[in-house]
Amino acid sequence: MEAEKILTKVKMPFCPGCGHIVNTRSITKALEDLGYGTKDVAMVSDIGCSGLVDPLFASHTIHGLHGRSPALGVGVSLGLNNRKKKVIVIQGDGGATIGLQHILEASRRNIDMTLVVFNNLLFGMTGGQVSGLSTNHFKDYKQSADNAEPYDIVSLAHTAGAAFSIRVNDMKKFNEVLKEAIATPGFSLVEMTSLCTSYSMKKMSEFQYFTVDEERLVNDRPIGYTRVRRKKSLFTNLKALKTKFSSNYKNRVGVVIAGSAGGGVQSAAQMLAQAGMLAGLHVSMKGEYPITVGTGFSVAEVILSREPIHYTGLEKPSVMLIVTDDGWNKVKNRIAPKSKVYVDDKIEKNGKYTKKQFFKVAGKKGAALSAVSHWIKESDIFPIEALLKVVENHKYAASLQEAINSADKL
Ligand SMILES: Cc1ncc(C[n+]2csc(CCOP(=O)(O)OP(=O)(O)O)c2C)c(N)n1
Ligand code: SF4
Ligand SMILES: [Mg+2]
Repeated sequence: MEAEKILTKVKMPFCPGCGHIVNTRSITKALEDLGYGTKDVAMVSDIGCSGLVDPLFASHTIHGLHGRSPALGVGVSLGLNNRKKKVIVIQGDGGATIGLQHILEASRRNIDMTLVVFNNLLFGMTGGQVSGLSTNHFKDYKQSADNAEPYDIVSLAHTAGAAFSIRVNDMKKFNEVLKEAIATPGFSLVEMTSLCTSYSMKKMSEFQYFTVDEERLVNDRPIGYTRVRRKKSLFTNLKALKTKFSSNYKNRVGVVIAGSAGGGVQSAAQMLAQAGMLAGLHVSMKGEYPITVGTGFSVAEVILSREPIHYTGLEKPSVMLIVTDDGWNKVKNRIAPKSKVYVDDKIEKNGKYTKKQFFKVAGKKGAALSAVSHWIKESDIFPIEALLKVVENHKYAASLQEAINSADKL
């Protein structure tokens, strides 16, 4: 295990003074103190303010649905099946109660991972509503209070079988408690108090939860599912792409393609990635688009690299291919000083960047692929024939070839 910085330099996305800031820092500090490097850690995040943490970690990250991240963590942990790697799940109190069953299951099976619950006693992201972990004192702040006691997540996890569960309120103890939890084989849960400066300040005097005694509960039992019964890997049936073209490219390049829903952005990115593989490069691809399918932006990232890709983050894209206003608005803040930026000349505020008529030569559906083709040719990263090979047997081969060839007119 190598000592590296797990906390990135990305600005904390929380309100000033939010407890999630110190909690996030404490987690990375504990991991670093224990000698974990960026490649040894998989961070799984939930929904909510506490779920905004992904860009803060220079490690693998995966973002789950509200309440479901412990289940994702279980999957990652079983897949890794490696004590030297660490799975950390971060969840708010809202998420912890919305998906409580997943916590109980991970505890019951004593899956090797650490769940950190950032408990600010409320739903921060949606405006301060109560959760199942809100105390009664806290509830009558502005909610119609009932007298139901909050869940004690620490003892619930313990009863269900977690190897280690603890509540910690004192910031001075965060480091030692997190280190103990992270080092515990099996399932550990740390409930860390976290002050929401936006919605709970007025209630500070009654915020008794911050002073309740810590609970520290241990079950002495072996890790669950240490030997995953692997019948067949999911990858067994996938055919490896054989290298058919050559690339002299020696480095790593990160390409962002940005456009609108329905504009073939994701498929252009996929084709670029496949062509890269045909040319013998390592590739990764990620897509991003709003939940409202069919409208708004569509953004994809492709990394092409001579060396294996261990970290798929792309903080400073080398190349940006922007074909619509939606795409421009979504990624303009990601343009780095050294990014090579190509924008469609129809984009209203397209700045000082290289303008190309992607839309004019290839139309709405072909513009992204035309932009990709243009960049392949200009950069000479590999022969354009690799891209033509990818679309060869596609059901829309003719129009895809047309979009690729349209790059000659740019
Ligand atoms: C299944 C589901 N229910 C509701 C929501 C709406 N929602 C988004 S964030 C949030 C509150 C998050 O609260 P918490 O988990 O405590 O995180 P915090 O913002 O306090 O860090 C809710 C209810 C959602 N995204 N998914
Ligand atoms: S709303 Fe509350 S929990 Fe969310 S970032 Fe702001 S202070 Fe933190
Ligand atoms: Mg919360």
